[in-house]
Amino acid sequence: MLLLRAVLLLLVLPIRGQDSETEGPGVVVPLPKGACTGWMAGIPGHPGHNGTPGRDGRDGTPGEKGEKGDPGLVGPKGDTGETGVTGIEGPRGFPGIPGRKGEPGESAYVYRSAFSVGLESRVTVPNVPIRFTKIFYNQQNHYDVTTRKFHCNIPGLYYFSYHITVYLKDVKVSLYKRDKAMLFTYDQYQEKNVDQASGSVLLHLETGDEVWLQVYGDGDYNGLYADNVNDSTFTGFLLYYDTV
Ligand SMILES: *[C@@H]1O[C@H](CO)[C@@H](O)[C@H](O)[C@H]1NC(C)=O
Ligand SMILES: [Ca+2]
Repeated sequence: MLLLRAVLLLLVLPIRGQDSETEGPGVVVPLPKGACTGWMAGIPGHPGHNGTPGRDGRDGTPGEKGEKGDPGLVGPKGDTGETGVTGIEGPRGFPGIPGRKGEPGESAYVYRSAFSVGLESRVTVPNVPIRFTKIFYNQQNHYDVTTRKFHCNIPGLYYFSYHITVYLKDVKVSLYKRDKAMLFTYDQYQEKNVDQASGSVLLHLETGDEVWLQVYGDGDYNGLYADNVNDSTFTGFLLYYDTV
């Protein structure tokens, strides 16, 4: 309001200079020429008071419906519901497609264990493992020539056999497993003859078990014999290895 009044004053002032026919600030009253000769402009009156505020206008028409807002945040997970009743078993399905052929298994070579050895000379020492030094087969070296014992490397069922030539003396021989005689063979020597004594057995062995032949008895029963054309042999091999 004050600004408007100042603008009007600026507009009025030059007019007043041209012809002195204006009356009061802000109000230009055109007067007939010569009606008020010698009229002098008075001091501008005081600005009037502000009028009382007008009545409130009528309510406007409702605006257009706004756009749909963004979806709210996901609420917390609800409680687990109760287990439903078990349904009836469905019908049997069709047989599936046969699976692929499996990979080749582990080589059977690792489960090999066999030996066959013989005497090269007469046995003279009783109550110790008989020393077989004639090697027919000992690929895996499971028969230890030094200890004179077969050493089990693969747990499983083993077959052992021995064929002894008996000459000049009787023979009492045992097959030992872990310091225990498992098999006994006795042959009485016949004068002016060559006899044979033999035995065979199946034994289950664990890794580390040892098997050997030994002359037993208090007497002199060590008539085991061998030469170039008469053998005494000791043989053993793995029949079945233990599957876990
Ligand atoms: C061994 O056997 C042969 C026959 O093949 C025989 O001639 C020889 O005398 C035998 N040895 C002994 C000590 O009897
Ligand atoms: Ca005999």
